Parts: sequence; structure tokens; C-alpha cells
Amino acid sequence: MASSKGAADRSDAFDAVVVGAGFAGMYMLHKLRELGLTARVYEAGTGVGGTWYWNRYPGARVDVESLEYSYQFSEDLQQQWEWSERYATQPELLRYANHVAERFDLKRDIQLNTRVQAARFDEATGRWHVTTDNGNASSRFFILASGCLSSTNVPDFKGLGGFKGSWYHTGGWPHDGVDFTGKRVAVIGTGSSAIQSIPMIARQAKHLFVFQRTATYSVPAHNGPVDPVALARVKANYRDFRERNAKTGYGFILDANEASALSVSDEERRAVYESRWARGGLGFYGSFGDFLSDKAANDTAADFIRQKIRSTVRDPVVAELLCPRTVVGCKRLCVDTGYYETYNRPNVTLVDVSKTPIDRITATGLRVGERDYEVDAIVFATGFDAMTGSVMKIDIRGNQGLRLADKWAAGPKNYLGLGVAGFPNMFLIAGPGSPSVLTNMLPSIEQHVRWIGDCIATMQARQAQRIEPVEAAEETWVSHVNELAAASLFPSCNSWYLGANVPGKPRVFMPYSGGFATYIEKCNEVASRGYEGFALS
Ligand code: NA7
Repeated sequence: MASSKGAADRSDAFDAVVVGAGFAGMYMLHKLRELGLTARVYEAGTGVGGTWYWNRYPGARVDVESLEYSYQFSEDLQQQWEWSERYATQPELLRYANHVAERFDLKRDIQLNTRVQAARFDEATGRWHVTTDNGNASSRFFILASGCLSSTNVPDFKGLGGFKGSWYHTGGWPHDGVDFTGKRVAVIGTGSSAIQSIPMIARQAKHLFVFQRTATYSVPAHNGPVDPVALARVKANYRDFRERNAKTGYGFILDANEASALSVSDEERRAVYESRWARGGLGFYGSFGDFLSDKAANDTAADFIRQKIRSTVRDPVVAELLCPRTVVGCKRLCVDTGYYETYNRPNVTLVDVSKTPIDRITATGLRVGERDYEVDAIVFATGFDAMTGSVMKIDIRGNQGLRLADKWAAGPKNYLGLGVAGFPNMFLIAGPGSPSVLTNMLPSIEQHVRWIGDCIATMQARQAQRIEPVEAAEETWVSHVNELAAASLFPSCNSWYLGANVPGKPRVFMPYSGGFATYIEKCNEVASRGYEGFALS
């Protein structure tokens, strides 16, 4: 049974402590057990599932096809689990997470309802001392599986405390749902969470006001039941399917077209975009090879999507406001079901806050410039302190009391996204410095867990006690990550990849943008060279 507050009968010394019981933490626990190690996972929520535990807003679903956004470590699991839709909904993903936890008997080592507050490395004993709001523990390994999008960002609007209605953040949605029937609702933000929830809320609400600071590109999902023919084909050789997806840049199969968008005629280009649009989903990224490296190539995709918006939204003024002006893919493309169409509803109003920001929250709504918008509920679809937020909330101290918060004050620094110099036996899963959020998260998570597992097994075989990156290797990696980003179009907009959505956060492009397959090769090479760039002692 999963424990709750008051697990006093438990031993507090483990081989490993893992922070977070999302997909990363759960598989890490399974892997540690396979290695014969003891572990405790601490999870702030009252259940497993991470992102899919917290993000219960209406319309929440995965943006990668479920046959790919799923664990591959167990052949029986991937054969037996049946996804009902091409893109699973949040409730289905949460059922899957719970199924995995039950199936592999994970819950007995997961302490729920417990937030890790601090972790300190003791150089004399070589152990981490972990403090939580519900007991303490010590361990040899300290593993952060705390999620990239788990620290919610609620902008510091004046007056929120005095608002008489209800307010919600998409990333901390009430478990029993919210009924907006007959209500006037404000949604702040037009990122992925907003784009998924707006069509659903619009169907319920009396009136919906959407406050848009930056328009976002979205491609249609064309969601539906999983195609039984495609399903049978994948299941007949799931391993092959997974191997193909590990050889891609994004960790999912998008039949990438390597040609330049500028090397073909206007008709051919349009035909490529039309076919990707008709297929739906993030396969749009695979339209052309220079999509994210050449601005002129990217402009052709931007023009195509803007035309789609103009042909969908009937009011030309609203359509123009919804047309993004940024680079396509500079923020993760959104995948929607009826998003742009929603603006044709009479009960939906788009409010442009790009030039005149939201001034304050009043007792009865929102004030923008001279105008008051009266609402009964506010939905903050305002994103997250991404990639570093949940790590930085823990007071982590390594050698000689070095604080991770100090080391990362100007942006995250690590080697391969896996370890941090000065913090022995600490590993990060799918965080900054790795492909992470630029890819299909599940295979990225599994690749990290396998790598960490192999590393620990090597340490056991060599009777090594500690591992940590060498400063020089870390510096080289950080420069490499920065150079890759600088050579791409990613830094051209204010995305959460750059930390630009959180006031005061250092503007550093956090994920590794060299592609999933290249990254895997690099990690394997480091391991095969005896963990080159790491100091083992
Ligand atoms: P995002 O993508 O960070 O979107 C947050 C949205 O909230 C975005 O449109 C922001 O505008 C807007 N925002 C944030 N602060 C403000 C203020 N102060 N005023 C007005 N608007 C604001 O978060 P999501 O949860 O939608 O998606 C996160 C990821 O989850 C997504 O990329 C997928 O990978 C899944 P901005 O663009 O910053 O101008």
C-alpha cells in the first residue's frame, strides 16, 4: 500500500531517494529494484502520475500519439495495455500510471503527500540527507524526477487576493472538476493548456473571455479512436517501432522530410503542408528539414498556418489577432481540437493584452486599460516555472555546502543533463541540458533511467562509491547546449524553454536541441568510455 502522512515505522536509510512519482520516478524505482537496491520515492501529490495527476483541466490530453507516449520497458505491458484514442485524455493517462504502479507493485515504496524540502550531501559519509515535510531519510543516491512542468506560474497580478469569484491554475486543477455552466469565465494565456481547455470551457460557460498576450500556432489533432489496423501493425513488432522512434530527432516518428522548404515549388510546398495538416499532430514538424534552422523556410510554414486561421475564424479582426508573428516551433507547437473554431462562437471574446497588459484583478473581474471585464471565475493557463522550478524549490547542497540555487543562479549547469559537478551521486531525469521537453517525454525518460541504472550497476561492479561530472566536461556540455540553441531559431521568441515567461528568471535556452538520436549516441559513448567526463571514486 502507498503510505500517507505518518510512515513512522519505516527505515529512513535507503540506497536511493527519488523525488517525484510521475512517469520518471516510477520507472526509476522499478529500475533500482532490478539492481537490488532499496529506494524511497517521495511524491507531493496524493497519487502517482506527475503531470497527469496535476493537470486535470478540461480537455487535457497528450500531444504525442499514445502508442509512442507510453513505456516500452515491459513488452507485456505494451502488448496488454489498450489505448482507446490516438491522443489519450488525462483520465486515461492517469489510469495508465496507476496500472503501472499496481502492476509493478511500486506503491509500497512511494510515500505520497510528502514534499521534499532539502537535500544535503555529507562528504564524510558519502550520503545524502533528505528532509521532507513528513520525515527524513538518508541515501547514497539522490535522483530528481521532479518534472519539467510541475512548478506552476501564477503571475503576480495586483488584487488577486480580493477577487470574489473562484480561480484555478490549469496545472493544479480540482480533482472533482469545475462546473462552469452559466458562468462568465476568464482564461488568461493561450499556450497549450489554454488551447486544449478553451473549446471545452466555451461549451459550458455563459461567456468566455480569453486574454491573449502572444498568439500561438496550433495544428489540428484529428483525434479519434486508435486505428485497429495501425495498432495491430505496431503491436506485431513493437520493438521495431520503438527503435525507429529512438532514431529520430524528436523521439517520435514523424516521417521527417529532409528537403529544404525553399528547394521546392510553391505548389509542392503547399501540398506538403496540406498533407501534414490533414494527418494532424506534431508530424507537422517533419514538413521540411530546415524548418527550425532557416527563418525563410520557417516563414513559409508560418504563412500556411496563418492562412488556415484566416480561413477558419469568421471575424477578420479576431482572426488577425490569433495569427502568430513568431517562428513556428519556437514555442512547442500546440495540438488542438476545434481551438480556432471556438472563436466563431457568440459567447467567446478574445481580449488582446499584448500592448495593454492586464492591469489588475478586481473584486469582480479583470481590468485591462480603462476596461473592466466582469467574471465569476478565472482560469490561469499561465504555464510553469519550467525545467528548473521544481528543482530549485528544494534546498540542495553538495560538496562544501555548495547550493544548487547559487550554482544555477545564472541558468542551469550540468553534464549531459544527467549530473551536476559538485553534487556527487545526484542524477536528474529529463531536465535541462537534455532533449527532454523538445521530444516525446516517455522515451526520453526511459533512456535516462536506463543510463542511470547502467551507471549505478557499473559503480557496483567497480565498487565505486561516488560519481560526479568533472567541471571541464560540464562547461563544455553547457557551451555545446548553448551553441546549438544559438544556431537554431529557438531563442527568437519569449518561450518557457528560455525561462522568458517567469519575471527575473535567467534567459538561457535550457533543453538540448541537437536531437534525440544524437543525444543518445553521446550518452552511450560517454558510458562506453568508462563514463568519460565523470569522476568515479
Ligand atoms: P505556456 O505554454 O507557458 O503558456 C502560458 C500562457 O500564459 C502563454 O500564452 C503566456 O503568454 C500566458 N501568460 C503568462 N503570463 C502572463 C501574464 N502575466 N499575462 C498574460 N498572459 C500571460 O503554458 P501551458 O501550460 O499552456 O503549456 C506548457 C506546456 O505543456 C506546453 O508547451 C506543452 O508542452 C505542454 P506569453 O506567451 O508568455 O506571452
